[in-house]
Amino acid sequence: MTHCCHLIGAPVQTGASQPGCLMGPAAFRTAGLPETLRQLGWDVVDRGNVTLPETAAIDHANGAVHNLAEMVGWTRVLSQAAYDVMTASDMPIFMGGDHSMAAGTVSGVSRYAAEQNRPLFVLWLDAHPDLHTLDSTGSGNLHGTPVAYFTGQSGFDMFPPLAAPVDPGNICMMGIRSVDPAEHARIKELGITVHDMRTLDERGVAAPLSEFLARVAAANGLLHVSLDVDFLDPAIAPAVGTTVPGGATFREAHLIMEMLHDSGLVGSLDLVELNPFLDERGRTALLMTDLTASLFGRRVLDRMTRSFA
Ligand code: NNH
Ligand code: MN
Ligand code: MN
Ligand code: MN
Repeated sequence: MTHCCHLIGAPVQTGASQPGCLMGPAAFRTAGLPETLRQLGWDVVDRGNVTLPETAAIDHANGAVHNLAEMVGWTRVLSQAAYDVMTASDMPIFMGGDHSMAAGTVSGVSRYAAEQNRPLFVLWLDAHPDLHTLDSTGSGNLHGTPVAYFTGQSGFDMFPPLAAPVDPGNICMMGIRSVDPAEHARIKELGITVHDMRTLDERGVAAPLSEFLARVAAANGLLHVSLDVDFLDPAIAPAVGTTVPGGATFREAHLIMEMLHDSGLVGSLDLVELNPFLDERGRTALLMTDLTASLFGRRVLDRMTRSFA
């Protein structure tokens, strides 16, 4: 049976520190994401881009916070779009867009998982934990806040109410290497599993990921993967506004995607923070597309066969 993948564009850039992520969905299409998945045997339906309805500004006591109304609006429309597409698709891809969009995608997916009576697990591949609340963010860049929202932390009253908050114990973060003090405290308090770059240096990616996947499988869980471009080392993925040195290598990232494919547990994927304005001849968009191909079943051996054919 052919499997079906829906693509949804989320041209969100109001959560980031600089403009450009608006062009992310177009860059993924230009990099050939739909055709790449079709070549792997998937039925691909591109639903186009979600649009933001009119918003009226919302003030916040934390004066650093900006574009709050936009994030609230995107969360509302993306949560509904994510919930809807989960009922139609085997593995939808949300093409961002900055990471503030995950407030919408993850909350919509978690609503769907709850209705299926399956616990939602989240694999967060990022240099950053994105665990600020509206009160604790110092930069006010709201792409630093989605995990706090979808786990049900306080202070998000102006946002859509969560149908099903994600259990912080079901979140695994990998690649983390830039954590603000308030986020550090929250990681401990909430009991989120964090495999920072030091851990990946020491243990590699396979052992920590296998442990997490075994937990997802044992719970009959549904797994959402949120892949931030800055998870990758800036030397191979320059097209992001918040590069942090010392990120995942090409093979570490591909191995994660290959293992995720083999697990059969992934139900949905975010591709976030691609800023095509900062790219070099499309290399970051192409790498993110290649990583997605590994998650959707491309194998090293298939590539070898093709190159010798
Ligand atoms: N923690 C920083 C902040 O809140 C950086 C967040 N930036 C990201 N997150 N790119 O993935 O501003
Ligand atoms: Mn992020
Ligand atoms: Mn990041
Ligand atoms: Mn941070």
